[in-house]
Amino acid sequence: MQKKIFSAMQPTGIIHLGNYFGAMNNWLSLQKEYAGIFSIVDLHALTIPQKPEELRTNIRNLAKLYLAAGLDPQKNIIFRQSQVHEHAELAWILTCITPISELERMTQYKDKAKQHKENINAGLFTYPCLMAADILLYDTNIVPVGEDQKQHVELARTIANKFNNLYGETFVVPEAMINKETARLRGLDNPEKKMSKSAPSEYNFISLMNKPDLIRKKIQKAVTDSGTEIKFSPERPAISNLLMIYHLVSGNSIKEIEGEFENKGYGDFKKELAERIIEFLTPLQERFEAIDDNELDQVLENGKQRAETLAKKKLKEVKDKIGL
Ligand code: AQP
Repeated sequence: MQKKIFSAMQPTGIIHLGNYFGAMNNWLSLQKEYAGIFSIVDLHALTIPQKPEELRTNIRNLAKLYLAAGLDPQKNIIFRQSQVHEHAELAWILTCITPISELERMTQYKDKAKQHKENINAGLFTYPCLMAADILLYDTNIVPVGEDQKQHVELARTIANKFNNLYGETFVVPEAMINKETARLRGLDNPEKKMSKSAPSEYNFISLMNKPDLIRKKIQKAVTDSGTEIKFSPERPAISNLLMIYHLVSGNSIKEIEGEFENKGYGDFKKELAERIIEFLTPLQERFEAIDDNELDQVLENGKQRAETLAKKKLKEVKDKIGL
């Protein structure tokens, strides 16, 4: 049987180059070899405050971006998490076998609790149990993610093993797949932190839908390190991050880019980088605009039905095993 991949994104804003190269770009190559299940995890998005109208729009835009980026809806299952109720139900069952101490170790929880001091809700804390349910419902073998999600996939493995030990072989124990090169793009305004959709300033990220003028502005404002050389080095996280983005959007090697800018300054480099990003994003934005609303509804309905069939079967097996 074909091995399965499951991966997802939260509709917490428009996805950025970090989400794209850290996760989505890997989905595109993996879809050839694996059976793909790709979700828009709208229940996860509720862990931070959401405006209903904005959330509705973000959900549809994210689904459109999956298609515009090149995910094949015939081959893959593309669906909204909240439309397959089994996710929430399995999440509860898994929450009941997950020690609080495991959840307390999660760095994303600690970071987000700091960032959203006024709304440290229980969902933010139990989020990894819902993510474990997302993955385990589909007998997933591989979970392609960026580095920030590695700890959550490891917890899903721990939960799967625990359930299997308690009730007998039920869940496939999944593995995270992380592309080392693109695992963690950094914020443009703060290279100490990762690029993030819900960063306080929009100058932190380049979203896939940003228009040319804004891209030029954001790149021009991007933080740089001391020194003037355009050289990749672990001691210079800001310029290294920009060089990595240049490499990803242009396909040129880091060495080639360093050579191209050997006797030039940050100004020239940033100008060229902005144009390369614009060239990369324009065709994707055009495909996005061309997606028809009815076509999108059909893809999501079809995805829902296919996901539901698999999820119902797995949840029934789980409920039988635990005595429900
Ligand atoms: N900066 C990043 N570099 C590489 N990969 C990244 N990912 C996120 N940020 C980077 C990967 O993108 C996928 C989808 O992420 P998500 O929507 O689940 O949310 P997240 O991981 O919490 O990412 P954000 O952008 O920081 O969103 P918010 O601000 O809503 O929390 C995942 O595979 C993730 O690893």
